[in-house]
Amino acid sequence: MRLAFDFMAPSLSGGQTVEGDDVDDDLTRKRYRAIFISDLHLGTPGCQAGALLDFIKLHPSDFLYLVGDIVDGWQLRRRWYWPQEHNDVVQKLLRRGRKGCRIVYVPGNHDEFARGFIGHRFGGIEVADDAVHITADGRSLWITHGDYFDGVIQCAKWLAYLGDNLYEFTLKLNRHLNYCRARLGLPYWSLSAYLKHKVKKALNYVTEFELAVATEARRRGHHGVVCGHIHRAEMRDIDGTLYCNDGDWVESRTALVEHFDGRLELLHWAPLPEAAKQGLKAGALTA
Ligand SMILES: [Mn+2]
Repeated sequence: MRLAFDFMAPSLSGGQTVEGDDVDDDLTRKRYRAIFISDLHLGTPGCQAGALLDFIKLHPSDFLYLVGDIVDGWQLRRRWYWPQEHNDVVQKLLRRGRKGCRIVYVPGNHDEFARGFIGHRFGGIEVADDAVHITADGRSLWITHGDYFDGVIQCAKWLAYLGDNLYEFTLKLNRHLNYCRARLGLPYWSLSAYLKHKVKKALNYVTEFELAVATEARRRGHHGVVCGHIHRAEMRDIDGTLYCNDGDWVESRTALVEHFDGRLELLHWAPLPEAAKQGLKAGALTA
């Protein structure tokens, strides 16, 4: 449990903080009623923490759901990796919580250590095994990470760990590939997303997962479900139940947002150009 307190300690000790780059009062940003993000995998080199930080800064909300695999305990246990940017993300989230945003943290399989804190609150963040969000237009959404529906993980944990290693390798390969592509002036292209798209499509894994999650949401009497876990952003109707997957911040940089009229939308975040970043730092972004 050391892990949890390590990253939560700064918020519990510090009261008032004055940050020059805090743009929480900037009226030019777009506010949503609710934001759902998952699979950040903080603590791994694959996490696109910089882009995530920009996204969070530009989009405040009344509700924020952290739908699992926020911190990657599996990877951290193997090798400690915690750069400043990852700290910044945690600090930013905790500050949002202090400022009145209702934050619910639903742990996933990579941050299952946090399941030991279900029912507790840390600096304004509630930890829950699952949650229910009622949209502005009265729809009830069940929120779960999704790993409970993952047959592989349920049946053989060691197989999942093995898969995790392979996945890490693909991400590494992907980083090198894109480093080369960037030098050649080519745009970013996700190898692992491509491979997984091909492989999992073939195995029908995604479809079965989506169906299982949507069926359980219906059985529980909800209009829809929000989950993550499979790193595949999606929003579609499955036999009358709305299936939403908010994607991830390792490959695709996606989030599910609820507008103030209850409309749901999947956002694909494109990294900000350097000039806009400087503006964001100065709190003077107008876009
Ligand atoms: Mn997961």
